[in-house]
Amino acid sequence: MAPKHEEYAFKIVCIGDGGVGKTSLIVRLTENRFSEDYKMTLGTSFAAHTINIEDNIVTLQIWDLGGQPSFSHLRSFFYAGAKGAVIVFDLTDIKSFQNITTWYKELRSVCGDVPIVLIGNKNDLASNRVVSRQEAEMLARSLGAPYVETSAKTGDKVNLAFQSISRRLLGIEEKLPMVKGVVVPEVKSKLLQFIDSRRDYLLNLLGDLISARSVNPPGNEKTAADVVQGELYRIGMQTESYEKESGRTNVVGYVEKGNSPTLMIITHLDVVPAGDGWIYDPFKATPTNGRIVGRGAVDDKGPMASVLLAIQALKEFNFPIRGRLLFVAVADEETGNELGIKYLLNEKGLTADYALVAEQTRCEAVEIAEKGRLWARLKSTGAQGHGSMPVKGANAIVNLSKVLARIENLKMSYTEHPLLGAPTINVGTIKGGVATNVIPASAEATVDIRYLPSQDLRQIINELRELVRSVQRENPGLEVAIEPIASDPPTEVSPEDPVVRALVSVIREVTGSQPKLIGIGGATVAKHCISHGIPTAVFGPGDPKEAHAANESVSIDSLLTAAKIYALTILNLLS
Ligand code: G3D
Ligand code: MG
Repeated sequence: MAPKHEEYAFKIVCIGDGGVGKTSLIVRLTENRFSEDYKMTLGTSFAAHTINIEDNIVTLQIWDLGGQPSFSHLRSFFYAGAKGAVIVFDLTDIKSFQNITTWYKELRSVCGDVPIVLIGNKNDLASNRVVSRQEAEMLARSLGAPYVETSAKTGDKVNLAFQSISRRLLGIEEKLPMVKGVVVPEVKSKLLQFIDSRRDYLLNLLGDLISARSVNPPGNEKTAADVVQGELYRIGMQTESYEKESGRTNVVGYVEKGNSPTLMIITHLDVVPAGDGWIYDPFKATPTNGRIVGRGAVDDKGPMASVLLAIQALKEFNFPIRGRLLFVAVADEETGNELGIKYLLNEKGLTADYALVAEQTRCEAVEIAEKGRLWARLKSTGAQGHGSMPVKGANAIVNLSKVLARIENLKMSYTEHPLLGAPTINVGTIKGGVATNVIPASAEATVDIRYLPSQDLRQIINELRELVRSVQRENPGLEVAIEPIASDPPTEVSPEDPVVRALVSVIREVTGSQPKLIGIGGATVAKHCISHGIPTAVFGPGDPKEAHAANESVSIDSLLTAAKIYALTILNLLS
């Protein structure tokens, strides 16, 4: 049988910010050349190009749009009849990447659900790139598009990108699935409206939480746990409470619509002491300039109120979820988690398929990596003697200080982490000596090392010992022992994990901007969940700088935004 040749013609549009290389890509495709001195494209123009795909001949009529907003009145003419689109950004220009969603929405509003290909152009400028392949792929996936990195300058992958759109126009390449969690848009928009209408509820709830003095130390989380439990009861969630020590209450609320999957959202009930410098009552929520001031406003009672509002909104729609939603409010987060998350995970069998920790990331980032922590003691031993005859003794303080003077040069072997950067070391305490006229026989310091997934605890201790040995070689008689005191492992969750992908796509949907994936040197309860095999990401309203500060405050708008993001993320993962 003779092969069947079919001919097709499609109009497609090439969109993206001005200067990203749209015209250059089209010229590269159609004329196979690159010129540095194109004029900025004014208005629209188009070029035709024919591509053979299997036995088909596809003619693309590619419309090139000037990025200039002054030509926006031409837009609907430009889009009319387009059967597909290539959306282009410049790998060296973050703004052009952040604007992709705006272009996507404009395309959708005129052309509907047509196939698209996302192009990251200028990959020849590798050293200037500011958008990682990882985040671009993630964005592409959330748009249901393949992602291609090109250079109009060198010609790299330009043909491939246009072949890809052609294949999709022919229906040869299956349309990629959108990120899981398609919810009837109407329910979504009603949910968001509901959240906006519950500002007063949110403020009253946050007020009650701030007034409950769950200061740790000593703890006393029961005061805040009672508020939470009452609220969960009103919402219609089942609740349980757990105490390892009296008054140190943990609360777990749950809604079950099936066995799996289980999503757990974690917040904490305790707050650090008020400390000095307050101009308002720390244990009363004071509204001022669109913000709420009070101890816990951002850490963590504000995020907790946002989560509870999200759950209450879902309740309005009779929890349109499958699987299980857990709301967990833990004790003892500020001083070691022994009576809180560790107790629930280790002794109460708390578990989930994924978890989200509600802590402050300014509603603009998702925290997915945390450094490990090693605390170690440096113990210097000398020989005591009379302060008037220092040469007769061995001065433990002087010896210790020789080691500490070099500590910043500690050679650790590691590979830099894309989100965590390099490890750090801090000398936190020092003590030694008994009297001014006595040569000290002992002295000690403690150091705090924040380390990376590529490092090994034992190796770091060896590296510390090696540093001591190198000082020893120049100072015979110097004796400094290294003793580990406490440690936590570094933890991270993959950017590909469903909980991260869901958060990223929902944040983009609600805020209109592309969230950053970040790592931190500190730790949240996410560390313990991840150590228990639960993929966990951290997201929430408020600035981390406000946490533990005097006059701690949070913007009310950000609490509402976070509530929307929590609600849609729950839907995304559990629908
Ligand atoms: P636009 O049509 O999206 O507005 P253009 O973009 O095709 O006019 O390109 C904008 C600028 O980027 C041009 O530089 C062009 O030469 C340059 N450019 C386009 N593609 C590439 C690429 O792949 N690599 C590099 N290095 N540069 C590229 P000028 O200097 O004319 O503004
Ligand atoms: Mg142009």
